[in-house]
This record gives sequence, structure tokens and C-alpha cells, in this order.
Amino acid sequence: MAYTVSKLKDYSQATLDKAAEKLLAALEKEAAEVKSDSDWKAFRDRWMARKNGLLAQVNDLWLKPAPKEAKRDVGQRVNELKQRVEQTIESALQGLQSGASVSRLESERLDITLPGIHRPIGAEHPIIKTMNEVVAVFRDLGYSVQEGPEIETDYYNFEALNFPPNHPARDMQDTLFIANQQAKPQREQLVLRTHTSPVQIRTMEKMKPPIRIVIPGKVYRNDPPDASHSPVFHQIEGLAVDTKITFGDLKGTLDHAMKAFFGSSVKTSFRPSFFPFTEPSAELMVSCFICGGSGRRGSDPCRPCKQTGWIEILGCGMVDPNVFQFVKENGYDSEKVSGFAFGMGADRIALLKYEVDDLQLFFQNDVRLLRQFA
Ligand code: 2NL
Repeated sequence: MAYTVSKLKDYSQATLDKAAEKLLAALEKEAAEVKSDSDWKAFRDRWMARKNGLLAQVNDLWLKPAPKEAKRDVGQRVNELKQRVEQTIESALQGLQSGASVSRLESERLDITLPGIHRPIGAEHPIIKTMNEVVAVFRDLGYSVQEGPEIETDYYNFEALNFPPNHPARDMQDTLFIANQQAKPQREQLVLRTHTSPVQIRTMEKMKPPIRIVIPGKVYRNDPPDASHSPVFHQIEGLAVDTKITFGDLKGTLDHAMKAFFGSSVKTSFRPSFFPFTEPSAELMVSCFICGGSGRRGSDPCRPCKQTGWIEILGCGMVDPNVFQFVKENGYDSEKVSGFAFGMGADRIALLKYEVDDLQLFFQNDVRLLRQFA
């Protein structure tokens, strides 16, 4: 039976004590039964509602009819009961909330010892990997890395690199030109850079000698794609300028770099060559790191070196004084400084190193190829 407030039969201390005791017992019992927010609201309203709440009834049935001489005493008791009711309602709410936060902790429990969710991660592309490895070799020698724009002016891409005005590389056959440049003077006309060499000129314009730099980057040529060509490919160039740099420095530096990159057992060999921006120029051959220089793999001919035992890796040479002429005002006086430079194709080196036989595989991004580098 739910508790109800009834009239007092008299206003003696004993009757008042008993009535208060009954009320408080009911209050505690109901508070203990509050299990949810809606329980609590019903509990609060049953006791506190202005109209006909139990406290309002206490007021109406106990205090109002009390005779004058008992009013003070009854009023005080009613006030005490009112405070107890308010406190009990408040602590029932708090009990509900702390119970809720315990269950929230329970539901958000995180076991950090469980294995994580496996997400497949990407891998460095073999060309980028090759570039990073080559760059790391030169970083260890104290070279800094430079980068520059892929859209270049004729000046930086050709003129300052000692290409004569009618050199075949300036032809539409070889170079990708930006459209609608004819109105500009030739040196300002824009092309997609055909090598990373323009960055060497830009660096010499902003940094005085001595310098040691490597430049990795994308370059462009008007070549249709096939197993060994692509309109976009990658180069790594290097440049060292100082007083008294000799061809011996070039040979020693590049021999070390090849051993660091391909393994200490490779040999190097230099053969005469030609580039517009170097004099003298050379091609660097590395003993075949696939067959060890024998030209054979077991009973088969070695394909990467075409049975010669040697693989061409890069072009190099001593910086042509005509190139220094363009940056002479920044301290590059060919009477005072000399330098060597080299350039290599990262794509070709990656093809050889990983024995991939079609350059297009590097640009199709088929996961079956890429996964092998993960
Ligand atoms: C190759 C050959 C080479 C250079 C690049 C260079 C740059 C300046 C001055 C002199 Cl600013 N040289 N770069 C020199 C020799 C060869 O590249 O076969 N690259 C794929």
C-alpha cells in the first residue's frame, strides 16, 4: 500500500513523532526504488508537486488545522520534514547519475591489449625509393638537396646550359612546349623541363661557391610511352663546385657512390662522352651487379648488361666554363672555381635494380606490382 498523508488525531508530541516517523520511512523506501530518470521524476513530483504533492498535503492536513498554541511546533517539524524530503530527492538523483557514469565507463571500456584493426598501408614507389636511396648516399657525403620548378624557361632549361640556339633538343620532336609562347622572346618561352639541370643554375644564382648539391625530380620529354620510354620520368643530378675540383674528385666521388648504392663489390669505368654543359664529359659504367661482370647467369646470357658485364648508369663531366659564365657575378668565375656534375635516370636504375622489364609497369600502379615493394 502506497503511503498517504492523513489528518492528525491530536497534536501531542507522541502523535507528531509517530506521523513524522511513518512519513520518513515511506520517503526512504520510495527513494530506494528509484532506478531510472522517469522513476526519479515521478518520485519528485509525488512528494514535491505544489498541487497535492505529499508535502503540500502535510501542509494542508497537519499545519493548517493546528491550533494556535501548537502552530509554532508543528511548523518547525514540517519545515524539517520538507528539508529531509528535498535532500532525499536530490541524493536519489545523484545516485542515479553516479550509477549511470559507472555503466558508461563499463560500455566504453577499452582493452588496449587486443590486437589492433589491420589497415593495409602503402609502400614507397620503386622509383621514389631509388631516388631516396641515391640522395641518401650523397647526403652522407655532405650534399644538400635542392628542388625547382617543372615548368621552366628556355633560358634555364637550354640557354644557360650552353645549348646552341639550334640544338636538336630544342626541337618540338624532343621537348614538350607550353602553348602560346611565340610572342615572348625565346629565352622567356616556357617548356616542361627536359632535365633537372635548370635547378643547378637556379641554385648557383642563389648560393655562392663552394656548393655540393643533389637534385631529384620529374622531367619531361616528347617521347611516346614504351618499355623504356615515358613522357614523364625522373632524374637525379649532382653538382660540386669549389676551388681546385678535378676530374679525380669526380671519379673518386662517383666510384664511392656506386659502391654505396650497388654494393662494395662493383667496379666503375669511365668512357668519353659529350654533353653541352660539361667538358670533358664521360659515361660511367658499373660492373654488372646482376651477373657480377661475367656476362652470364649460369648457362644463360645476362640480359641487363647484354653479356658485356657492364651497365651504363650515368653521364658526368667537368662543368663547362661557358655554363659558369652565366652565374659568374655570384662568384662562379671559371678562372677561380671548377666543378663536376652528373646526371642519371632514376627510372632506368630502378628497372635494372629490381629486374623489371617494362617501364610502363611503374606508371600503371597495378597493386600486384606495388605490393612486391611493400
Ligand atoms: C645524363 C647526363 C648530366 C649534368 C648532367 C650538369 C649541370 C650543370 C652543369 C653541368 Cl648546371 N652539368 N649536369 C652533367 C653531365 C651529365 O646528365 O645522362 N643524365 C640522365
